Amino acid sequence: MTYEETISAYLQRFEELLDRYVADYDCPIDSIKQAVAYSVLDGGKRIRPLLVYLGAEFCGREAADVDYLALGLEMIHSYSLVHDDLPCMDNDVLRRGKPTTHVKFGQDMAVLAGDGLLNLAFETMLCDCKTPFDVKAIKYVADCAGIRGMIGGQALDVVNTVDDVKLDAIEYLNSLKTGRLLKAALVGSCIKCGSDARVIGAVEQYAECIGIIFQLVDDLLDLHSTTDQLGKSVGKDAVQNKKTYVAVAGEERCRQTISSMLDKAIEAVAPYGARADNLITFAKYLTQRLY
Ligand code: GRG
Repeated sequence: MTYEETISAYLQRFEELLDRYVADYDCPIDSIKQAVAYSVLDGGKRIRPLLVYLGAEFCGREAADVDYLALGLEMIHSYSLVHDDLPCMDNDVLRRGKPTTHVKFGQDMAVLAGDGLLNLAFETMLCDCKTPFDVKAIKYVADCAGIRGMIGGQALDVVNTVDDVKLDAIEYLNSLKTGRLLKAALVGSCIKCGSDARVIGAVEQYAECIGIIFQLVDDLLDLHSTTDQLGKSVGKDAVQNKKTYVAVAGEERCRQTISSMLDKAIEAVAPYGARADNLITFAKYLTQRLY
């Protein structure tokens, strides 16, 4: 199968799985079930589930071995978007090309839908928790998504409105807020597949690099794209006086960093030969979102 065929098969598998799961899980209260479904279905690039599947593939395992992990990661990501869009955070009205959850269902229900998705994520991942590797993977995901990871990064972002924010502080913020959940997807998947320390070290380095690429490309797209193209509001960082990497370092340095991070990501997994091919192509695609 070509890279494109592989990715399209993973995406189709994931969408079918998620649709079925969200329709079937037990919830007697229709209002919250609707808000949860609205927040997680029909949209998004599904980058985190793809990383979960690519991690399993890198370890020589099947997609079926990590389906529940892929579901959990997308639920955590979707909850973070719902909460990030709330008026008390970024106050956004558009996400994934449709009204944000609080615009559609009200702030109270959006808070609950986010909370519900976070709990459902762990409930879902625990459905497939049989070995010590499974336990370790879920603990890893919890750490990456929590106060030492994504939530910590969001907390730094909330206070990131002073004028003299330094580049290394922004890099740290990005590594937590955006990078950690991407890392959780790929590294968590490899942990679940029982990889040795050398493999984990390699995918950690790869994941850190693509986390930086992903965020910097996101910064640049925010500058150069329209709301229609991205399906979310653009240009808000400047309005809210949030200091991004590109705002502080400039576009040229931003593009140089993307290019050097791509080299470093490839270098991390290249020693594994053909089994790393799809990870390498995936990293290249992330940089090409710009063009
Ligand atoms: C509220 C706890 C909490 C965390 C929020 C994810 C996040 C942390 C904030 C979103 C704001 C933002 C623009 C982050 C930078 C990059 C990012 C994570 C973009 C959204 O991810 P995509 O592009 O979204 O994968 P889709 O919609 O494709 O799933």
